Amino acid sequence: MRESRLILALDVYDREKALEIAERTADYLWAIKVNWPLITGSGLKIITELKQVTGLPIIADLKLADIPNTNRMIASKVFEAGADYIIVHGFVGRDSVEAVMGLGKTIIVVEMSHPGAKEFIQPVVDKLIELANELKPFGVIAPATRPERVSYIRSKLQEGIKILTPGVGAQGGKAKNAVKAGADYVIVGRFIYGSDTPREAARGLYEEISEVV
Ligand code: O7M
Repeated sequence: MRESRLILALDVYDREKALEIAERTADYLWAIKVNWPLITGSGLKIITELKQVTGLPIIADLKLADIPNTNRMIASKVFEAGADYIIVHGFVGRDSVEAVMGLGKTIIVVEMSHPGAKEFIQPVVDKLIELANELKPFGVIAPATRPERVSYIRSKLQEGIKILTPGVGAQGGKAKNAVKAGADYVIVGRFIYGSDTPREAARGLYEEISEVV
């Protein structure tokens, strides 16, 4: 089986539900992304549990956007809990991002998938890409809802920095198009965890992506 490029956005509150969906879908995933809904619903220890149950990398999507000291304090607890990657906002500035990068593998948000991203984030995308090129994080976030923006970001981003794209399924994006545009990984939440058959939903996406890589 080809290595998966699919990341599950496990945005549920309930610990048992989260563990069950993770177990069912794990075969088709590269990693699991944990965001505030799950952390506020089940506590930080869910990171350790998901790792134990699936053996997959865990991405802590806290979208940190604070001063360096606060970012560092939060990130150190999250890495201590077993997270393999952490997601930070770039717009807060280099020092806040660097504070996190000193602690572990980091992913920087350079553009978002929702309509409101056009208001403030899209206009500064070139500067955020520049920041990523200088700091060389593991990856950046770009919108699967706008494949042309993924292509643009890929064209400006240094080789080796991965592109992770949310917005597939519930937000209208297509996994295939995001990957064709240059995404290395596709992040999907509701389309999988909201399905009556999450394993089948994950398998379908895994197969769709495999057709184009
Ligand atoms: O597939 P969905 O729409 O149910 O979930 C998408 C997930 O990706 C959800 O966890 C969002 O918080 C996240 N996300 C976006 O949807 N858009 C973005 O621009 C950025 C993210 C994200 O993962 O940022 C790191």
